[in-house]
Amino acid sequence: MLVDSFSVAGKADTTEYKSSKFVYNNTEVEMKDGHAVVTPTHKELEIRISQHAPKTGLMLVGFGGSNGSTLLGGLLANQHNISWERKDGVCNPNFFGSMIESSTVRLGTTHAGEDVYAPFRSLVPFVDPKNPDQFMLGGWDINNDNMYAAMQKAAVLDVTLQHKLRPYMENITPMPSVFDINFVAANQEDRANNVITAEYAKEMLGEEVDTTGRRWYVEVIKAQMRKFKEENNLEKIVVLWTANTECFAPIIEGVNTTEAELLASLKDAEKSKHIAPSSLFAIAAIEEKVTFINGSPQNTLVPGVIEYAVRNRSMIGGDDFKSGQTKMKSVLTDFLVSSGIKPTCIASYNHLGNNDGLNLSSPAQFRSKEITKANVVDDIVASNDILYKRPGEIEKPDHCIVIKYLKYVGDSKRAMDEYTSEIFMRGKNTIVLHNTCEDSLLAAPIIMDMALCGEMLGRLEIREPNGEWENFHPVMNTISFFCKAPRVPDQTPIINALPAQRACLENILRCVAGLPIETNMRLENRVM
Ligand code: NAI
Ligand code: DG6
Repeated sequence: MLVDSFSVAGKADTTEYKSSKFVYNNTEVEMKDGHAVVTPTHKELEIRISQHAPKTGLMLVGFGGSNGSTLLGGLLANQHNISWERKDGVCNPNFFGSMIESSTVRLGTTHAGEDVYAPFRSLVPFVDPKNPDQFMLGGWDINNDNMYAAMQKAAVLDVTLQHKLRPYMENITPMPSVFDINFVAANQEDRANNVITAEYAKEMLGEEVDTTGRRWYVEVIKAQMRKFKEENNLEKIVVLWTANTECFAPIIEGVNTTEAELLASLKDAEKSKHIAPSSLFAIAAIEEKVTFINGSPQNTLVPGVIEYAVRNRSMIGGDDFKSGQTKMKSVLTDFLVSSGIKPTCIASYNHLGNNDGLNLSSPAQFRSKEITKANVVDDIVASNDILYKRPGEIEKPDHCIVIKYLKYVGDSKRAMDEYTSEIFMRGKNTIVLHNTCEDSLLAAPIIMDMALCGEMLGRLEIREPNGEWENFHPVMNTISFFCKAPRVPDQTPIINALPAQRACLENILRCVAGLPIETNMRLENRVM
C-alpha cells in the first residue's frame, strides 16, 4: 500500500527544521597479530534539515547535448503536464528512472500484515521538480543551437512531444562556454560556435580583461552564474557537467596538486593549459559556494580542486553518471560475490551512435570512460578474499570494456555483457545480458536526482548533543548511488555496490524523518 505522506507518532518538527535524535550504532576494528578485535560503538546524534526547499536552478554544462535537451524537454512536459500521441496510444509525462520521484521506502507493517510504503521524496523536504516555481534548468553549451533545435538533433524524445515542446524551448539558448579542443575529440571542433571570447568577457564583466592564463574564464563563468540566478529570482543554483567527456588532465606537481598551485596556475599562460574546461567550472562554482557535480568520467576534481572545495566547504561530487550497463554491473557483481560465487571474467561491450559515442571514438576520451566503467567492481571483489586470495597474490577478474561508435543506432545504445563465474567444485557459470535503451532517457532523471540530492545535502546538518551543527563533508559521497566512480573524502573507502549505496542515502534520510534505519530483520515475522 502506498501513502503520499506520513507522520511519526510523538515527533514534532518546527516550521523551520525537520529534525531527529538517533543513536548511530557502528563498530571499531583493531587488528592484533592478524586477529580482528571488534568493538561495537553507540553515538547519540542529532540531524536536521531546513524545511524550506529553495527555488533552485540547475545549470548544466553541455545543456545543448542529448542529456541536457532530453532533461529539459522531459522536465517541461512534467511541469506543464504535456501529453502526446504515439501509435500505441496517448502518453503522459513521468519521472520514471528518478529514484527520488519514482521510488518508495517502507514505513512498516499494519496490524493486518500489510506493508505500507511512502514516496522516497516524502522523507525530507526536497525541491519539487514538478513545480516550475521551484526548479528550473539553464546552462552552457559550445554550440549555439536553441534548445528545441538541440532536442531535434538529439532525436531522443518522440517527435509529437517535440512539436508540443517547441514553444517552451525554442527561445532558450545556452550561454557561451569555455572550449579547448585539446581535452575533447577532434571530431567535436565543428560544434564550437558559442565560446567565451574577450569581447564577451568585457560585456559580462564590464571591463577589458587580461586574457593571459585561464583565470578570466573563471570570472566570466561566475558572472554568468550570478546573472542567471538574479534574472530568474533563484535562491540557489547547482552546476553539473554533462558536456563531452574530456581526456584526463595530467596531475603535475607545481600545477594542480594543491589549491595554491592551482590558483597560481590559473594566471600562468603555460600552466593553465593543463586546467581542463570542466575544472574551470568546478573552480568557479567553489568560489561562488555553489554545489558542483561532475557527470562525466574525467578527473575534473583534481587534487587542487578538491582541496579548494574542502577548505571553502563548498560541495562537490561525481564522477560519471551510473545509468545502465555499469549500474547493472554494480548489482550483478554484488549479487554474485555476496552469494559466494566468484566472477572470473567480465566482458562489457557496447555500441551507440550519438555524439557522446562519436567523442568516445577517440582513444584519450575513451580511456576516461574505460577507467570509470572498469573500476566499479574493485571494492566488491576486494570484499571477499575467500574467493579471490591466492597465496602471495591478489586476484581480480579479467575485465574488459569496449565502446564502438555506430551512427545508425543513435542514442539507442546496445550493451552486451558476459559474466563468467566459478561455482561449486570448479564448475563454470556464464551469464549473458543484452540491453537496448535510449542512453539519454536513462541519464536525464539521474541528472535531476543528483541535483536534487546535491541541493538537499547542502541543507542537511548533524551534531553531537549540544554540539555545533555541521554540514556533511563537502565531497558528497552520499550521492554515490548515481556515480560510476564515486568521489569520496580522503582516507574513505569507495562503495560501488548499488544496494549499499541506496541503503546509505535512504537510511540517512530515514534518520531525519524519525524512522528507524531499515535493517530488514523483520523479527515480528520470524519469531513466534
Ligand atoms: P552530447 O555529446 O550529446 O552532449 C554534450 C554537449 O556538451 C554537446 O552539446 C557539446 O556541444 C557540449 N560541450 C562540449 N564541450 C563543452 C564545453 N566545454 N562547455 C559546454 N558545452 C560543451 O553527450 P550526452 O549524451 O549528452 O552525454 C554528456 C556526457 O554525459 C558525456 O560526457 C557522457 O559520457 C556522460 N554520460 C552520459 C550517460 C548517458 O547515459 N547518457 C551516462 C554517463 C555519462
Ligand atoms: C558508451 O558507453 C557511452 C557512455 O557514455 C555510456 O553510455 C554511459 O557512460 C552510460 O554507461 P553505463 O555503463 O552506466 O550504461
